[in-house]
Amino acid sequence: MAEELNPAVSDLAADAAGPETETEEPIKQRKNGLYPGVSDELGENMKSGWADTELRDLEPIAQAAETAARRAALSARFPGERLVIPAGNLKTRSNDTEYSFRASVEYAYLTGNQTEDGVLVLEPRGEGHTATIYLLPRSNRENGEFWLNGQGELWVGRRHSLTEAEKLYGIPASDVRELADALREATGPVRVVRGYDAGIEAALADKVTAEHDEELRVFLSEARLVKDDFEIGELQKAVDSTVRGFEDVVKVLDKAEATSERYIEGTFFLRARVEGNDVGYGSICAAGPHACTLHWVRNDGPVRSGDLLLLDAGVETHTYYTADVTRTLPINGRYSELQKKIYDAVYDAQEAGIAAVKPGAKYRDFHDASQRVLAERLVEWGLVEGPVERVLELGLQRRWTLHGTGHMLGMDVHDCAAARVESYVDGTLEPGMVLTVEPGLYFQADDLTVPEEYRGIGVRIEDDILVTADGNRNLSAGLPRRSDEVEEWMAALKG
Ligand SMILES: [Mn+2]
Repeated sequence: MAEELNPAVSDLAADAAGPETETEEPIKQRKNGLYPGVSDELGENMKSGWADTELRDLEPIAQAAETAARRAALSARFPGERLVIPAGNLKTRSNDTEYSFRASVEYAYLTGNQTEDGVLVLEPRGEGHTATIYLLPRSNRENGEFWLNGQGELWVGRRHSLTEAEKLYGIPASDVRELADALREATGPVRVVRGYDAGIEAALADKVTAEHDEELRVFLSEARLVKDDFEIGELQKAVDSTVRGFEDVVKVLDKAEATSERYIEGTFFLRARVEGNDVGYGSICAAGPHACTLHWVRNDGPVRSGDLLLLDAGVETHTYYTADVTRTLPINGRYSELQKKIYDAVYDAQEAGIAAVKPGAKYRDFHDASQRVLAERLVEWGLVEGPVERVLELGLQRRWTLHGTGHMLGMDVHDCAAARVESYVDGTLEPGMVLTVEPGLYFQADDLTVPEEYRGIGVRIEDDILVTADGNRNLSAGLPRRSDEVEEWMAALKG
């Protein structure tokens, strides 16, 4: 299987072996001495003289107990069935370069591992299942794959041995190159998480159904609705790094004014890469009227004193948990009177939304609470004809509020997206759920229905809220929200 996984393998092997190399056949099928451009002497020489680097005192990863509990819950839901959860494969960006790899959420959630081409298999055994993690093992030095194959460790770096992986993840590990054949031959009911590994899916093609596979995906999405203590700790870490990233941005606003929104994106990204794994989603660094474009990620516009900056960004931790925070900041440090009026309305809407987040509340409550405040203000400002009840009933406020007021947050920024409506949008909040509360008002630059001075102003305030036993906790309280506090905070950072 390994040969099929990476189309760049043969190109890289060609680089190693010289331009004359014929590279169509997989390395492992070649005999020694058959590599054009590699002398027998060099081939022999490369086989030996390498130290034993096996890591013998590895401790399990921090979340080993949690991942085991998650696998146990999955096992209990699908007794007697083989369950296949792939990490996914590298994706080509162009020619022989790939996008940086991110394992599937389902795989990472159940194993804590993040390796490309990995596959978790739960094999029915007695009352439950036995788990095996299938991985590419360390490179063989004897057959040349170590240096002649593009997935060889010489090119991509040392991998964990299967024994090391077993110690780290608490799951027996096996060679993934043998998995597709084994799955092809296996009998009995089986389900696979689709969309990540075409090779594994092909091996299972005549054994699975879309409907059964979807049930597996839905279960793994709903399982993530309530976060365990490890996950809440990671989300707090993600938020804390994000707070520092926002501080970084405020400190360099003058440099952004001299260049573009890209300076803001790059500044935040530096914090994300140094403290975490990456940004959890493309940072929205929207100055001036770009704030009204909800997914503004081009970030190539000017940053001008007197305008607002809507910054929606989140650091993702090494374990893939992401923050999702928005602040709308006056670029020169002071909100204008109109900017403040709009900002304070959004703030009040967010306050009402956050107050509605508590165990037992309907998921929709916080959205409704925020929308009501925004509708009230829009009526008050004369932008839409009241009464407020009529506006809400007809949804007239949505011309300017545009989006839902929040979503679940976790390993995906829009987490648990495959959950059923009855367990998410029509569901009830429980302790351990983490969601964003993010109302906004957006007056498009070309919106002729609002006074000219409103046009091009967009405001969103977004925080990450944990449902607790008796209410909620704002994980992103480290960033000020109230307009006067934002101004003070900015003044202090700019010195
Ligand atoms: Mn969000």
